[in-house]
Amino acid sequence: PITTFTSINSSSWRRRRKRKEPSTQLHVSAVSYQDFIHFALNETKTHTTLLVPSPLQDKYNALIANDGKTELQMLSYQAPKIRLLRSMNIQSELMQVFDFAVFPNPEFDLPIFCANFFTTANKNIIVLDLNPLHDVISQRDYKDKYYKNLMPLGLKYAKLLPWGGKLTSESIKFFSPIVIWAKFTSSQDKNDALYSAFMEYYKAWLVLMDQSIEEKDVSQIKRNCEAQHRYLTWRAEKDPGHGVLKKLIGETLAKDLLRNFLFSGIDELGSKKFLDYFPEYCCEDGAINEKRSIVGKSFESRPWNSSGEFVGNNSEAN
Ligand code: BLA
Repeated sequence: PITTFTSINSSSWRRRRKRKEPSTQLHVSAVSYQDFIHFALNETKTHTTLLVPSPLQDKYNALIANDGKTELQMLSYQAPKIRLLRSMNIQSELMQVFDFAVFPNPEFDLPIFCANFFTTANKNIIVLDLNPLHDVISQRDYKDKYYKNLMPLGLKYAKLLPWGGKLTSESIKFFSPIVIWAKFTSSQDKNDALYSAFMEYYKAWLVLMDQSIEEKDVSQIKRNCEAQHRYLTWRAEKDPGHGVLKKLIGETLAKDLLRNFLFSGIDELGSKKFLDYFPEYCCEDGAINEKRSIVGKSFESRPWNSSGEFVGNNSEAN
């Protein structure tokens, strides 16, 4: 079947959701990620009156997957300090996905807000973080600037939503000391904890945005650009959601969505390629290794201690 970017207006989206039989929707509908994006947009508007739709909104709005049933909804905005705020909600009878990110303008060294929630009837895979723009393991200044005051918040939710176990080792460099990485079966308590974690993390990010001061030094702006470009390049190539997206909408559309919507900026913020940033993924024939990880999985337990020091891999021997 030919899939095109089709418009579904939001009222028909809502009607359709309401009509679904509760009996077939038990766990998946226990959480509605529509509420998360509405919260985030309303909250953003209380911090900036200048939030406007992104030029991407015209092309990326709603899409029906190849199964004829699964719906993908995309929203995108920009604001003076925000290069791109975008969300993607995927909704079917079997799963709900929420992929929400806020990318600052390169004049600001703000973290990248990142919420990635994948939910099926019996499992949730959760990443919630203020992804650091710069390396927080080697750059103490940057870590202290943004995360020192947020450690109590991180600790509170790390308790409610415990560490999800081993993950792709390469990913850890993109995470902060307050990252929530969790896997759990749905329950009212967990769903509530996730919603309140999302709200508190997002409010914390908005406060950082309020406080941030525009960088004037050209070399610092360039450094921010490159750091964000490296992040986008990593995620557009290696994000764990790729498989699901390819299955839903086919490889061509999935790639377009990844490069031009979810991780838009790859063609504007820099010119380096994936292998320039991550040469360890280079195959003998010069192609990018298809594996998600070269190093393998590690970090069985949380690799930061309660003061936000990286304690690394010492549990890997388990
Ligand atoms: C699994 N998603 C994961 C995992 C992580 C993330 C760490 C565990 C597997 C692993 O170790 O790689 C998320 N990884 C991230 C994030 C960053 C990162 C946010 O490096 C940021 C730097 N997930 C999505 C979307 C879908 C999705 C949009 O964000 C589906 C459309 C699905 N994530 C998904 C699935 C799994 C997963 C199906 C389990 C499959 C797997 O482990 O490969």
